[in-house]
Parts: sequence; structure tokens; C-alpha cells
Amino acid sequence: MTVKLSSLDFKKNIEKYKDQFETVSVLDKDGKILDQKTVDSLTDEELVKIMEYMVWARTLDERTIILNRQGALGNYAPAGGQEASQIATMAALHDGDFFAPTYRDVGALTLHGLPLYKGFLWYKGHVAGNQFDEDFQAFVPQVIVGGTILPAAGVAMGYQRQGKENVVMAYCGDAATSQGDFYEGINFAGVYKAPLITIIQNNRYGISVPISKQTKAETLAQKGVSVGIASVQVDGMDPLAMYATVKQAREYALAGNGPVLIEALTYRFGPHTMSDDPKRYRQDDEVEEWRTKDPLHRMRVFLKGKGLWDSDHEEKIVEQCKQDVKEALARMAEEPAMKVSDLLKHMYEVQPQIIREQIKLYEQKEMN
Ligand SMILES: Cc1ncc(C[n+]2csc(CCOP(=O)(O)OP(=O)(O)O)c2C)c(N)n1
Repeated sequence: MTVKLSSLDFKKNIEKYKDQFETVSVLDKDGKILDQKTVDSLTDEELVKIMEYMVWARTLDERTIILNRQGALGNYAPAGGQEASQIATMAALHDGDFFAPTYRDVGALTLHGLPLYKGFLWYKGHVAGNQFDEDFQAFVPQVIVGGTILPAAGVAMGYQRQGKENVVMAYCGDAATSQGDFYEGINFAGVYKAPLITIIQNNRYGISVPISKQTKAETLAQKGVSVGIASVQVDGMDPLAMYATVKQAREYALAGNGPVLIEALTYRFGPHTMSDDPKRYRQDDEVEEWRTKDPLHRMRVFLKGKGLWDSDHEEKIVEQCKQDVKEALARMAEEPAMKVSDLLKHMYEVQPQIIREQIKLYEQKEMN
């Protein structure tokens, strides 16, 4: 279709993109069903697993905040509030699927199979927290904003070439979608139809910078349109919508259709990290409003209504998590203190001369 320049109106052109994305939801904030067909497509086992994952992760978040305040760990990026977009989606992965997490996703990474003590070591900046078993299908948490997507696209292309029946799931934040790496990653995955599921955890802030100051785009899902891939916006506080969307995206990607971009509308209840004061840039009523959308609350109401959940079940998961934390702390304490020479040994497969010299120097110092 062609158009005469004389009849072109730039303002109207932008308006064409408004309200292009409807938000997928399955449960409302009070646990009422909005999409019965999707609920019917999920087994009781799946529904309970989603809740167990979220309760465990919320407990871990609360415990880790306390441990951080006690000085037992390094810094911590709280994830409370994001359990539907971050944790429920982990429940949709299959054995052999690959996960590319950010610094906010150590809980999710643990549910993917990382021993918790390794996650704790990672928070402490201990080199052993970056050493995963070779057959563990995940990257270490990425601190570089936007840095998850491009390597994840590479793994997805590799899986595709090996004929593996597995997908790669990568997370990033809203601010990360303004980074070049984000576009390059989704573009590459699109060109090669790689089985990459990218979830944008749109919690509305990049530290203190609100989404309105990050981008002029109406939605973040529409960024996928620019590279021609399937893109969807989902209520990121709705565990069933997030879980079912990832399940569907997985099937779509494995059928050879290419990547899917999911924008999850979510919120972090706590600070960006433990050294941040969100009261300086967020209003209390905004936080309270989002707390009414708590993914655990709506899932609890829904499951109780189906007779699949009670407080004893929830208490058992909470206790399990506390026990896991205790054991992880004990295991972490057994780890030998990190040496500077250890740090230098993991940068290169074949060490250049200058690194070899530095290792030798530090090893001599460490012996004295
Ligand atoms: C390339 C890069 N620039 C800046 C930073 C500093 N930084 C750390 S977290 C952060 C905000 C990221 O926000 P978002 O992507 O929305 O994720 P969220 O922290 O909300 O999960 C910034 C700017 C960084 N780690 N990496």
C-alpha cells in the first residue's frame, strides 16, 4: 500500500500504535476466573506446583532480606511481588530447558535446579557462586542490564541446530529493553527462528527511573513488532496467565515458529536493592494499590475455592524453605575463603601471559 506524502499525518501515525496490545489475564486480583478455558487446560498438579513455587520463593525473599540485614550475605535485589511473572513461569519449563537470569532471579534459578548455597555464594561475590555444573542448563545471574538476551539467543540457536526439543527462557527488566543488546538479541533470534522466550519483567522502574522516562513506546511488547516476532502483553501479577502464556509460547517456539516476547506487567514491592530507598521516588498509595494485586493472594483464593490448598499446605512449604535456607547457610560456611588467584583463573580458557604472571604473583603472596 502506498500513501501520498501530502496526506500523511505524523501524529496520527503514532496513534495507530496506541492500544495495540491487550493484556492477557486469567485470574483477577480477587482470584476470580476470567478465562475458564485456560483454567480447564491446566491440571490440578500444575496449579498446585505454581503455588508451591511462589510460596517457597516469597519465603526465600523474606529470609534473604533478613540475612542481608544481618550481614550474612552481600547485597540483595528483592523480588517480592514479581512471583507470577518470575516464579510461575519457571514452573512451565521442562527438563533440559535453558534459563538466562538477572541479578533479581536467584530464587527462580534455584527452582530451576541451582543448589541454594551457590546462589548465596553468588550474592557474596564468591567465585564458587559463579561455578555451575557443566550439565546445569543456565547462565550465572547477569548484572549487566540487557545482557541476558543476546547470549540466550545464541544458546537457542545452538539448541535448534542440535535438534533439541528444548527452549531458552531469558528474563530482563523494563529498563533493559532500552539497551542495544536487547534489540540485537530478539532480532537475531527472530531471523533464525530460534526457540527463545524472553520475559520482560516490567516492574515499572529502572532503579528510580519510571517507565515514562525510559521510553516513548506505549508498551514494551510492541518492541517485538519491530523485529517481526510474536509479542504479547500479560498481567504479570496473574500466575495462571503467565504460566499458560509461557506454556503456549514454548509449544509455538518448539514447532519451529521462532521466538516469543512477553511483557509482564508487574511490580516489585520492595526496594531495588538493599541499598535503595524507594520512598524517594514512589508514592505510598501506588505501592498499596499494587499490593492489592498480590499474585499469591489471588492464587490462594482460587486454589482454596477448588479445595486444592489450605494453610497447613502453605505452612509446610514455608517450613521447607526455611530448612533449605538453614542448610544452604551451613553448606556456604564450608566453602574455603576465596583467593584472588581463584578469581583470575576463570576469565580465560587459555590464559594470556599477563594473567599467568598475575596468578603466579598472587599465589606466592597467598602462600606466605
Ligand atoms: C549496562 C548497565 N548499565 C547500568 C547498570 C546499573 N544498573 C543496575 S540495575 C539498573 C536498573 C535496571 O532496571 P530494569 O532493567 O528495569 O530491571 P530491574 O532492576 O527493575 O529488575 C541499572 C541501571 C548496569 N548494571 N548495567
